[in-house]
This record gives sequence, structure tokens and C-alpha cells, in this order.
Amino acid sequence: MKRISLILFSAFLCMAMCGVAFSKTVIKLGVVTKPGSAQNVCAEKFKELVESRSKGEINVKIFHSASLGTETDILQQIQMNTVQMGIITLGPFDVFVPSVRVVGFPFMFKNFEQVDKILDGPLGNELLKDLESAGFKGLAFSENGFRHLTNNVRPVHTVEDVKGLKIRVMESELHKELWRVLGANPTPMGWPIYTELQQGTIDAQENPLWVIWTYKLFEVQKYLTLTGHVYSAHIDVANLSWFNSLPEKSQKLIRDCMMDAAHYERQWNRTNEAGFLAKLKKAGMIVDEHPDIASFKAKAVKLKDLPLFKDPRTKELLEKFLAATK
Ligand code: EAX
Repeated sequence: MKRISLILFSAFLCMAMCGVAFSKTVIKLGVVTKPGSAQNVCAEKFKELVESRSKGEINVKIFHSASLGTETDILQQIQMNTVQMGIITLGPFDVFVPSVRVVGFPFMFKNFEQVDKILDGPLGNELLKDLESAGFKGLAFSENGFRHLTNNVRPVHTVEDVKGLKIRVMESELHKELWRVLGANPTPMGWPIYTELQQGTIDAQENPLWVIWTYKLFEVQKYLTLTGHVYSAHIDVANLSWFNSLPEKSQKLIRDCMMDAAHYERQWNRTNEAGFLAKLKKAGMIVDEHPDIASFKAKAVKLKDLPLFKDPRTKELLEKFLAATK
């Protein structure tokens, strides 16, 4: 009897020790969109890189398709560390950390080269640092891309045509104020929004071309205007305390893998943009490729003087971004 107990005890001890020796880091990572979407392209690349480079020591479990709720919900779960990481559109961050909204300032970035130079440089880094005040570790920027307007009421060519459109915007102060200033009637809502467009609760929305295609918004939106009004980044983040509690080697690995995944995904988006536009035209959308951007800019620039950019840190960062993107 004694012998059996001893054997059992040894077996238990071995299992416990083996368990410790092989204990894995399991990362829960949240994205709001479905497989095939920009956030997921980045998430899947990150998972592949981190699992292979850590030789299986770090595992990533991706939660997608709004299974964790909206992007605002995911950010709250990251703050609570029930989810460790997320690839989240920049818009909803500005409710948590106001200064990040400077990246979404309308008509600021001229092209992708400028985006890469600034977001991968010291200014991008400064911005990622600001996220720490809300308990996020900013790792990298991936992208949704430049946002364009769709609606169901009329062709939009100048800003005057936007007047009174019931437009869904992200749960973001910047986006809400922008569309108010442009003359529309904005309603903040989480993602997805197909049903609301279908039922006519809203007339309009704005998103990059891959979104309009992947979420079949062409079925419920007739007009597309290539406004490119906001460069929509994602911020790839982790819970700050959780991240800092990891061994330095793992921190570096996670940061490097996320940076590589973000670059991979930005390329994916840029390579596929023209194809998405062609498909949307083929699907029957009426596209204005050369709207009167000057009329939009003239109104959008007024955002700068609104309370949105009054707080000193946000104002300071906006000045720096505007100077760098001139
Ligand atoms: O990434 O909420 C939004 O408009 C986002 O751009 C959307 O989730 C697609």
C-alpha cells in the first residue's frame, strides 16, 4: 500500500514539475472583424510568427467576428487583462487616450510612404507611449487604410451633398465631430453595421475599400465616393502590466513579431486596394473617383479649433503631426 502511494506521489510530482517546465504563455488576442479582414490578416501573421519563433512556448488564441463584443469592449477587456492583446482600429482609442486621435486628423497624411515614415518613426513611438496612461502597451501600427464614404441617398461629390445624411461613425469622438462639422448627422456605433444599413436606420457609413467589399456593404449602399478623408490605422496593443511581467526575451519577441506582422498586413492592404475597387464597381456601386476634396477640407480643418484638440498634450502632438505631414 505504502509503495503504491509512493509511486502515485512520484507520478504526481513529475507531472507537476513537467507542467512547470513546459508551462506555456497563452495569449488571448481580440479583433472585431471576421477572417479575411485586415485585422485578422495581421493577427494570423502574428500568431504564425510568434508560435514558430518561440518554438511553441508562446501560443496565441485569436477571438474574432465580434465574439468579444465591439472594439470598445475589447479594449476594456484588455485593460482588465481578461484578454491580453488586440488589433484595434484607432478610432475607438480616442475615448481612452485623447492624444491618439491626431493620427486620424482628416486629410493629414498624403500617401502611404508618409504614413510609414511617421508611424514607424519617433512620432509614432511617442504616440504609442501615450497609451500607457490607460494601461495599454502599444506595440505597432497596422492599418485599415484610407476611409471612403458610401451612402444610399444620393451621389456625393462636394461636401454640400453630405448635408443631413444619417451616417454611422465609429465609437470615437474624432469621427463623430468630423461628420458633424461636415454637415452630416453622425451616430456612433460598434461594428458590424450591415443590418442597420439594410433597415435604413442609417443612410451612410465610411470605411476602407476592403471593408465595403468583405462585409458586402455594396448590397445595401449604392454610392461610393473616394474621399480618403481619414487614414485609419490599427493600434496593436497589449495589457501593459501583463506585458511588463513577461521575461525580457519574450517581450522583445512579441514586439518584433507584431512589427513584422503589421508590415506584412500593410502590404496586403495596399496590394489589394485596386482589386477591391474594381470588384465594387462590378458589383454595381456608382463610384465618384474624383470628388471635390477641397470642399471637404475647407470644413474639416475647423476641427483643429474644437475642444477635441484643446487639451495641451493633444494639441502639442497635433502640431507635431501637422508639421511632419505638410
Ligand atoms: O475594421 O468600425 C469600423 O468602422 C472599422 O473600420 C471596422 O470595424 C472595420
